[in-house]
Amino acid sequence: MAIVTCPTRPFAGQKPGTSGLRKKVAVFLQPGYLENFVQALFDGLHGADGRTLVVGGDGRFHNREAVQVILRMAAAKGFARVLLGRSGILSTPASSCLIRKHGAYGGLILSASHNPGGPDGDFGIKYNVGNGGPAPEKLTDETYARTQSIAAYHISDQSPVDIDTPGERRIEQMVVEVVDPVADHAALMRECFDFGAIARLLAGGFRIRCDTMNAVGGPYAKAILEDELGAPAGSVVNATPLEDFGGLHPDPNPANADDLIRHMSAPDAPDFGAATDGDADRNMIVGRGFAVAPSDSLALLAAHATLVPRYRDGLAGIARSMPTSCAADRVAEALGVRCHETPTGWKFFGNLLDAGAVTLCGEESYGTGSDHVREKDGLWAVLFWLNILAVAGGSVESLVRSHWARFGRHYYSRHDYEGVAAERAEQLMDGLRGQLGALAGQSLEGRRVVLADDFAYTDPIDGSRTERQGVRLVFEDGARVVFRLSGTGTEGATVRVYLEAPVQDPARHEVPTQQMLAPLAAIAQRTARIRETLGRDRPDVVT
Ligand code: VG1
Ligand code: CO
Repeated sequence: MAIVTCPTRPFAGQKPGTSGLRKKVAVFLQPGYLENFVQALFDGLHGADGRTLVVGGDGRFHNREAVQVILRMAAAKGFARVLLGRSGILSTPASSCLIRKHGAYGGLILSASHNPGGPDGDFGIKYNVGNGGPAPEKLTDETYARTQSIAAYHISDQSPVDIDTPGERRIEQMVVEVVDPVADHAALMRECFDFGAIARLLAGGFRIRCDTMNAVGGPYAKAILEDELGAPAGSVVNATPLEDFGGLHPDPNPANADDLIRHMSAPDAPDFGAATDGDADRNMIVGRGFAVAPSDSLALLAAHATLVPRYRDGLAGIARSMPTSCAADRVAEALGVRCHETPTGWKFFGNLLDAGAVTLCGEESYGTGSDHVREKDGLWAVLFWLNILAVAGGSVESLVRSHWARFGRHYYSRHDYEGVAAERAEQLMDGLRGQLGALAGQSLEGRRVVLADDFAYTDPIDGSRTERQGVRLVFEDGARVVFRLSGTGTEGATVRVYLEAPVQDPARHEVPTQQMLAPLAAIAQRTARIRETLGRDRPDVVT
């Protein structure tokens, strides 16, 4: 056995996006493609010698092969130990948990998260640093720069190791420890929540349906909800991680998790429904015939946080990504804490969490989390909701309606235009940026614009600056229209249009969402010239 140095040549476009490097499987299958990226990353990790690396993925197609490559490269890099989830499986929040708990140097997560899987789908890889959170942009930018000049990578020539049997084996000097992917994360959940109260709720006949969409959330949800908390077998469905997600698209929204929505709308619907995504960091919460908007979910968790053991003493602060609705801001005001507004992507919450400036974080894209790890956490959100329901009583719908009655309702919707030509998408954004100066102060459809800008963020902890994070129009009444391009897609570009309208008057809380937001959609169309620029009459996905 030896460490060998293999000559290689750069691949174009190995630039991590909102969350890691995501490409079509066929792209990742090119010889040297994964190796180049990992070497470019490793070359920027100093002091990793003798330290531990956490490795695991969401179980999608190519996960197992990629794990073997990474193990052999980690040995070449000089890591002393790899903690590997059994069979190469680790959810994103569980990876974050393992890195923190075991004081690891960092972790590699093999996942394209909510992107489709299978041989024709997407693959992805992301690196998390020692705090358990996604690598900051400085590191991913440097990694990308190195991919553009890479000439060789280093790898052990040892044959593949057993990744399915718990225990230790060796690659060169490095120990590979195959661990139960669930145990540490489950222990952390036990510390956060009142499991006794949740178990009593379930024992009392409160019925749940958790759809893990044939992705990595299954083993975690089954272990906790069924085996530990006593939900009847079958409460967790689609619970075996499959390489192609069994044809499902594990991006939990009402369109993709339509089976869950159907069950939750049936006459004999369970009391509580939830779905998680490919790497189990996202969550969708559904009541009987009632889907909860993710921005509302964040606000509601914040408002009820003291009912949950871990947050009993209150919140230090809240953070939300810029396009996420301002519902959480209303709660922060009531609690007398700050609500930070960050660019899209969990990496921007890391410093705030480390500094103790915020306790809860969330995004409009079905992501919620807290300072218990440094990632969003799907199962954590499910347990948080169940803990609240167990203690406060009521239904999902009644909790949300009383929240609206107290804080006002922030009507919210995201309209996605997918797979559009990249130049058209850029043209649309440039067109908007060109109008920013003129838009402020104008009246559009009877609403006066009080702010029109391209969102930029200065991290309050390390002073790093991130620009061009989305064009936003903010109106006098607090309504907002936000435009940004997706940074996770692998085909063409995706234009996201985010619409938000705060409505105080409870008498108007019954208006259907799209009806309430139609005037804002019209403003978006007129200002961005969506139809003319993209050649699309309507969005592909409305959530
Ligand atoms: C999307 C979401 C963003 C989320 C990111 C990663 O990014 O909008 O809120 O953080 O996915 O989520 P974008 O750039 O496509 O809008 V996950 O669960 O796919 O890692
Ligand atoms: Co995800």
